[in-house]
Amino acid sequence: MNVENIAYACLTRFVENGEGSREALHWVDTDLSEQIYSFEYFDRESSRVAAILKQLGIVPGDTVSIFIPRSPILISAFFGVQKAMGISCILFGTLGEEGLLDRLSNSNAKIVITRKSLLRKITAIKDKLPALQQILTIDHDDHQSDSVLSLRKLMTETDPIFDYPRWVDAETPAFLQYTSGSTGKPKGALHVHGALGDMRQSFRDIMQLEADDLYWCTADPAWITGIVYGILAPFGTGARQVQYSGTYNADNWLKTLETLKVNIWYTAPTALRMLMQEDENKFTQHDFSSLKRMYSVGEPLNPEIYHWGRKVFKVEIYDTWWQSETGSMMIGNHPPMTVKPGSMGKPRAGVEAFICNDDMQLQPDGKQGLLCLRKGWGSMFRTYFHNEAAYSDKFKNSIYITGDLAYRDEEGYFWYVSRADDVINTAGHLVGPFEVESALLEIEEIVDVAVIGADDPLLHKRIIAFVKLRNDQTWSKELELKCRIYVSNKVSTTAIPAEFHVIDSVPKNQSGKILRRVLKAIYEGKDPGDTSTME
Ligand code: 6R9
Repeated sequence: MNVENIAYACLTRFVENGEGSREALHWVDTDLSEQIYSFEYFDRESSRVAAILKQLGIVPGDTVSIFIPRSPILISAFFGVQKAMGISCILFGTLGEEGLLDRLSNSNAKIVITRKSLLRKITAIKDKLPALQQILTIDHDDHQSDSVLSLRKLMTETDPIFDYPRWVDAETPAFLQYTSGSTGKPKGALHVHGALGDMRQSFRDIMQLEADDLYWCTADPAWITGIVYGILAPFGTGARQVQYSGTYNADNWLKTLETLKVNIWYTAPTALRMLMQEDENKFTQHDFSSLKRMYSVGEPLNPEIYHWGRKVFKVEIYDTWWQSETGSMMIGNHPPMTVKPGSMGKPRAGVEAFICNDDMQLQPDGKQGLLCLRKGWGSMFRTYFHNEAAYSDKFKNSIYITGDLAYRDEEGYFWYVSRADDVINTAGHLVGPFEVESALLEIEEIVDVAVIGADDPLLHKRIIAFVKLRNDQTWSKELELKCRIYVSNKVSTTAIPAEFHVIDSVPKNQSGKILRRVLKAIYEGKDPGDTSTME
């Protein structure tokens, strides 16, 4: 089956329909200065990027990694890769060397688009990346060397004309989204051009924007929410949207909501919890009367934040549940549904969600178990890039096992319980304990280590590291700092443990697997339960 190329459906189509000058993005900078960009602007700029990529040897199926912060140029670069029929992979600037190396090597990135301040991280690992041919920077005026070229300069020298296939096979790879598992390296969920249909449909069904509504998704484009509901779904449906350049900033966020008259706001529980800590007067100083609805994703929207948010913003808050792998919202709340505070809502039209036990038997309502989805929706990931085994592990026959525990009530509402695996959801970021442990084990003072997540009032979970020290070593502030910096440089700043605890030995089972539940129980002061399989 053929579908529109993502870049055609999101950009060129508007230009061809005579709607090119329509507002695609209202950009707000950290100093609150504003800039409006049209569909035509992104169509033009992405054509320049595509022409440059082709000139540099990118052919269909090649990976181009985008390692720059949220910005209009990131959007042009993403669509440029789509026009060149490459696979785009947007990465967080917070990644450390090892985290970056894992993703760039697994994705076989041929070109990385980056900026001056992040260049050092790439040059440090360049020798370990045989597939990497070229680095392009967005903020150098001139080329730095044969392998580090200025994208900015190339853009000024390139015509905004690029002929690309408007129609592509629905299964054509479009982008990779890396996500952490409980074991092994991060996995790249591969999404295809055919996924856009579900992304648009879910956006229409759940967000329900009316003609002139202004929409704001606060998610970073390196996160699945930022790429799907910050770029693809709003562009693909021609929505008016605003984006704020920086990360969380209470004053600027509240001002943006008020002055731009945002109508529909998609954000995350951690952001709401951070806002909840601000002085209450801040909220009464602003007029949020343009706001019609709020939506949330990424972590459980606890009743406490839900009620606070409703009180302060005076609108309903609709929680939504989905994953990097599902490509679009699977379960959610939306008008005219009645929201049950704390529930993720119901599967959207066309999605079949249910609860199974470990033997994949369907569970009755009220009973907790594995949250599963019937395979086959359009935006489903097509594989984990170069890791078919991990992909197969997520399926039993035609059923996708999400990795979350949940239950369904008699009225068909789903309730999140926890992760079924060891992945730690800290401030909406999924962190694999294995990646943090591997980094810490490289520190000479440490001989063994185990990492778990513990409940946190702000972050949902915070990362706790248990370390066993070499015999002649003692714990110190200096060593703690060394560990923190090491994890930040190696893995990512989001993976830095909040606490370190020294232990005599790491509890493991007879096959050497870390018994994280034992550590969790010890940490929480509870009975560790059955430890009969311990070493
Ligand atoms: C979109 C996104 C997916 C995991 C998911 C679950 C957690 C997402 C949630 C939620 C409770 C919600 N999660 N939405 N937990 N309530 N409404 O977050 O993708 O980064 O891949 O994370 O996030 O554990 O399995 P991703």
